Amino acid sequence: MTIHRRAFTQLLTSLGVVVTAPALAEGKTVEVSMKNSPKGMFVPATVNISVGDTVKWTNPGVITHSVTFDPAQATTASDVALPKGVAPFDSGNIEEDASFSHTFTVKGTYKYVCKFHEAMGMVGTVVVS
Ligand SMILES: [Cu+2]
Repeated sequence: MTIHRRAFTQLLTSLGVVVTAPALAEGKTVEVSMKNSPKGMFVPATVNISVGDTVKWTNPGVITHSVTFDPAQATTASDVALPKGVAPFDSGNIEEDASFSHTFTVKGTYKYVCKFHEAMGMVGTVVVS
């Protein structure tokens, strides 16, 4: 049986199906864990990803952390770095078993901190190429 494309689209529309162009290929997701021992740290501390990839930070422990790409919230502003033109962003507090995801759409090197444990070296880097 031959179904004309237009008729097929109308059929889908009548069924409540929205016909759209295929979505762009989705990027991959890279996981970063927020560890408490032997000190607060991002594991891995550096991730290398491609434009369109997502980083997902998860806090498996009871100590609150953050993922802060905002120099205004860092103890040492130079611990945070963003590619030119990228606005600062921040996860807010990440409690036990919570997570925060961010999709990176601009190439460059990003440096971030946990605003609670930056002083003990809880810093990380995302390199987007
Ligand atoms: Cu922390």
